[in-house]
Amino acid sequence: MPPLTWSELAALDDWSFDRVNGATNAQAQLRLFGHREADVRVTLYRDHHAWCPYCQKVWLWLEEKRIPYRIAKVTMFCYGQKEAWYQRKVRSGMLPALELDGRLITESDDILMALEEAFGALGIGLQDPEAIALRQLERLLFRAWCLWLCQPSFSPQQEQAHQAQFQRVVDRVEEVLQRTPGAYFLGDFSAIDVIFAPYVERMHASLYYYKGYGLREQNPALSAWFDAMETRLTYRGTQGDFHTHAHDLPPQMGGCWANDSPVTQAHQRRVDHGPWWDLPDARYPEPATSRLEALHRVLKHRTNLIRVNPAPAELMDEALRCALTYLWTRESCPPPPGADAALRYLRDRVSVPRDMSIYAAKHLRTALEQTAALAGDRQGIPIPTQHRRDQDPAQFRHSAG
Ligand SMILES: N[C@@H](CCC(=O)N[C@@H](CS)C(=O)NCC(=O)O)C(=O)O
Repeated sequence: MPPLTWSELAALDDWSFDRVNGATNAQAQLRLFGHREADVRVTLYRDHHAWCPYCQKVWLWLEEKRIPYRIAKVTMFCYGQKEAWYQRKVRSGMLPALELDGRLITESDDILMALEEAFGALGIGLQDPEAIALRQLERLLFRAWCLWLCQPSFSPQQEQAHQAQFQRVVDRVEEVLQRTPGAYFLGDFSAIDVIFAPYVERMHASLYYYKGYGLREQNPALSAWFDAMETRLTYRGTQGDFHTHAHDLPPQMGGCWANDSPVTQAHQRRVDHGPWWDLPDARYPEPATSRLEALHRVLKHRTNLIRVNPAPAELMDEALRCALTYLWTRESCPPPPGADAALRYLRDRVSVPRDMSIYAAKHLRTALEQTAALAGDRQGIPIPTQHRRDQDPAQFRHSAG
């Protein structure tokens, strides 16, 4: 079928969402949870793309406690120029930072401690001996993951040793999770789950992509923990997908090393080229609104999406309408010649949760890929691994939100 026009597409867009008082979302700049704006005592400074795990930790804590707060977004060094106003506030430029009653606090653990003092603990105090032991276990897991993912192995034996070391720590995590009656670390949900979530999510994505290893698939208690986390709208709102993490981690971690197993290669093909539906990055049922969400988010940013695409604007304009026509009607809409690389450039740069939620992104990536395939098999400019300046938010300032 021929592509719908922008006004026909706009007529289909009836997605509305309360960013301020509704469910957790990455686009909000103010969260009130039904409070008045005058009640806001907190500002969270977090990274634009929601790639920083320490920011996610503080973000999730505030959402779980339903503390009214403002969000100010800051650029990370790996994808653009740090804002001068932020460096005047925090000289190192490090994220996250938080203002509580005008007092600036950095370091995510110190931030959580200050929030806990002001608003009460989330299930358990962070200085409780049980919490301290679990926080240490989280750091141990983090270090074992870094060793396996980010250190090149010089022999298959060394690679196996790194994997075994990681698995030993995962086994301890499994034991802790199995000790309690509920699926969470302490049985009931607590700050400990918030502390584990950002890195366990990144471990799941990166080990699948670079090592062919299924963290959730091979560890039943962690799998049940993920399932429990995914029942929470708070967590879902902050959750990234496999594609996003597979490509946001290398510049943040100083490189990720893939092994050459056929399983790893198959995983990489699936994350990069689809089908995205079979990926274990989300297991909760798809929300009924995900296609609408994808359509709405692209329509909102279409001018910039066309402008930053390496293809000529006229070509990308038509190609994008073809992809959205497919997204909505599920009928093939052949794009103009050259659209294959242009659409795949965008497919590779959808970022979750920055742009949309996981299932909305699966729909959009699918529509872009299916439509690109009608034009040919050319890929977009490869995603850089040393930096992500292709994602510089300065390019998108005009339609931020
Ligand atoms: N120990 C710090 C670590 C924070 C951290 O490493 N932040 C990184 C991002 S994940 C950062 O801000 N780096 C500077 C940048 O990327 O711009 C904390 O817990 O807050």
